[in-house]
Amino acid sequence: MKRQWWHDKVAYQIYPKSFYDSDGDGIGDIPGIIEKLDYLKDLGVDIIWLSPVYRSPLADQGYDISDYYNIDPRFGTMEDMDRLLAEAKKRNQHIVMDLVVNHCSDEHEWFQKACRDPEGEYGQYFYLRKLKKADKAGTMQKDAGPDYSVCSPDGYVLPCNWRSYFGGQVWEKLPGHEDWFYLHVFHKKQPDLNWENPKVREEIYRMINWWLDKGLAGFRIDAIINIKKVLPFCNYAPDRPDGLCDISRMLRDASGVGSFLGEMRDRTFAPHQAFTVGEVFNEKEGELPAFIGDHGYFSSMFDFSETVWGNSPAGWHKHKGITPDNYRSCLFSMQQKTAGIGFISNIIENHDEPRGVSRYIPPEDMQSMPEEMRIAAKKALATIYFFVKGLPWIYQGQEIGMENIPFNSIEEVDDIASLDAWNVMRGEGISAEEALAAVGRHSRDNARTPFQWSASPGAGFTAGTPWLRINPGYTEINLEQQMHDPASVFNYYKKLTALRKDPLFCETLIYGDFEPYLEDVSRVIAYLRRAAGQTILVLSNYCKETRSLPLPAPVKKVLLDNCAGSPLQITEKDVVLTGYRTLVMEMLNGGSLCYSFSTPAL
Ligand code: TEU
Repeated sequence: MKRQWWHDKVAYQIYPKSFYDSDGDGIGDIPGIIEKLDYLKDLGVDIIWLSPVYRSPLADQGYDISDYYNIDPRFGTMEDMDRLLAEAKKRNQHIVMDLVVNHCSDEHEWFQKACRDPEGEYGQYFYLRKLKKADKAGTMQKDAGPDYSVCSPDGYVLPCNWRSYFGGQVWEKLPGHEDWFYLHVFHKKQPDLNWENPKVREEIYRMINWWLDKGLAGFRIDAIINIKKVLPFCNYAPDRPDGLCDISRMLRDASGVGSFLGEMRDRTFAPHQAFTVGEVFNEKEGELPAFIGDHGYFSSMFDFSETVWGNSPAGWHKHKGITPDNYRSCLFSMQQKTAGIGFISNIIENHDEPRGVSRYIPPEDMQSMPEEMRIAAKKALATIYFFVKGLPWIYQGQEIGMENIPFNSIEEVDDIASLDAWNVMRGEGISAEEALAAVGRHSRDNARTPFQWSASPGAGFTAGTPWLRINPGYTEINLEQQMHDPASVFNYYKKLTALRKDPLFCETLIYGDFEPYLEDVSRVIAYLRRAAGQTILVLSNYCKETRSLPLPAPVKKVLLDNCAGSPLQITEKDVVLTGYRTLVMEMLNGGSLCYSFSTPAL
């Protein structure tokens, strides 16, 4: 694997709308990000991904772009953006923007022109179809015949019965027309761009190069697997009573996305030596080298294996909760899949997911543990994901251990995906209480509540009225309190980033081989990282109970301890770890397994 400049870095995702509001309008903004660059530098952050700040109606919080060449005034100006690039450069930080090109906004001028003339040049920029009514008065989804075809609410037979990621049909009537429809695999205000049209691709490449020429370090690439559809459009067996099928069913059959991704790389990223990280769901078996290998379409891609584990197309009420052993299996499996191929990007959360500590630490443990052990558990999870092979990403607020927000009613929920999930569950007769609980577990709002900078009103995020409810936990969980607490989650994250960059250990932590350890012991998450002459062991007693765990070799040095200050019982052969206690240790003898041992009982 060819070494790259970004391999030894630490990356961070900012969701600008909720990061820091500098002008008191209740919305985070670019000047607010600039004010916090020194904070991020102190945390040890080198690469910063901004969720979209382009001009947008914010129907999907900015993932619906109406002008790729301008900043939305709610976030600031292009001058602010240029200043951010300059200020980041001064601090040797690298700004990465969100590249959202599977779709644009229905308020983009291309779509407006398509509406005016669906058969003209811009009509070809999208997937538009002129449709006919069913021979009998069809009503939506009641007509799914043997070919599974469905009709629009007013009886037009639709080209396919795919379900939008945000619920409902993927076909919407073209504004101003009776029998023209357009495709949107996300929200109806996000019409899909037709990547089969070389003019569309040229427009996209021109825009990418314009931003890279401005000094952007690269892009996070949004929903990119969706750009290649199965054509001609076709139906699949419905997976719900609505007569529709999950988009993933179509993606299983779609082939050839690589020709677009390779062209985009060759025309934009490669000439600029840009860093790119793909948001890739539904990649096919054996595709990893093409995606993130030395000559891959992207520099890296996110490991979503833990994220999607247990999800059900039937609805959020059917999603299975992930256990620590499931989590370990996903994490370790991805390490083995990517070994020798490329650098995976590791997360515990992002703007589309619930808070990692509320998901990957069993809620029943979180609710029953003393505060000290709860803090230890948050640090344990941080350690485990941080030192596997790949690029670690911290999502804003993760570094202070922010948790899911409690919902009192569906009226408090902003996220369009959550509102759709609620409707699906209620439509299936799920009680409001159970449906709200499922929304609470999975809603994207959990990660989108304002950053909790302090315990002051507005959580130090805004002097105004926040656009989204602040998590009431901000008085207990906030940066200001943690800055001055050496045992805080925040100060532990600083130790994580420092250890990853420590010249004595970085070679092993960045390039060392990954080797599972005690993989058959439930609620232990442990692995070795090996490089020439050095072995580091990450060992987590990922449960509430105290246990004695065997060591593969004598310990040379404890590099990190999430319960530092507590007495540690350790011998050449084993170590006693209290609940969620987690150690990072340099091993003697290169960590070769010099003892055989029986696996300890729980
Ligand atoms: O998400 C793409 C995506 O497919 C999944 O994240 C998921 O299906 C989606 O979040 C609905 O639950 C990307 C962005 O991360 C997300 O915020 C956008 O809503 C989406 O694309 C559309 O641009």
